[in-house]
Amino acid sequence: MTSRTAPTRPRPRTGRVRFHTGAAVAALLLGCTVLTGCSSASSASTSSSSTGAVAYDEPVLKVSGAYVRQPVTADMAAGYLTVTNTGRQPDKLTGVSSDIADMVTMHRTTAAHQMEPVKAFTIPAGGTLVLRTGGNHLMLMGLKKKPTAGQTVTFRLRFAQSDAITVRAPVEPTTYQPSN
Ligand SMILES: [Cu+2]
Repeated sequence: MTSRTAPTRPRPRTGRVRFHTGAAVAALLLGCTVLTGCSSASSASTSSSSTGAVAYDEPVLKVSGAYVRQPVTADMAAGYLTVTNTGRQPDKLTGVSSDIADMVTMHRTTAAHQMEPVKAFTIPAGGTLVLRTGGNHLMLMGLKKKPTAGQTVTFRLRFAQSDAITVRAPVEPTTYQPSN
């Protein structure tokens, strides 16, 4: 077991999306329009949210394969992981922190093999975000200690939609190559 995976339920949404859905349904059923100011729309939205049909219309995330490569120096280290989204809505990885670093930034690798910081990584609906060597990765800066193979570090991942996920990531030797 290389990392702890934790399926997460997205935060309950505000009533906004469901209200619009419910209002549209109510308008169809009752033939009322915005102009007539039908007041039953809000009660219709309550019942539609309890059917469960809308509950899957959200990102559902799982993190796997997290690890940190033992760095050459104590200045910075790189972290890798995969986020799988089995939901029907995309999400975004918007921030990462770690117990061993003052700051964790998200880096993408350009076609010219240079890396540059990004504000977020998209996790497509029904897809994956893969951070791996030579590609997109996490950059751990301001290390409190140099991570050494055999140790475990913690990442806390924050998302635009879903609840934050905390994963434990082993520190792997510089020669390590993930199997996937
Ligand atoms: Cu980098």
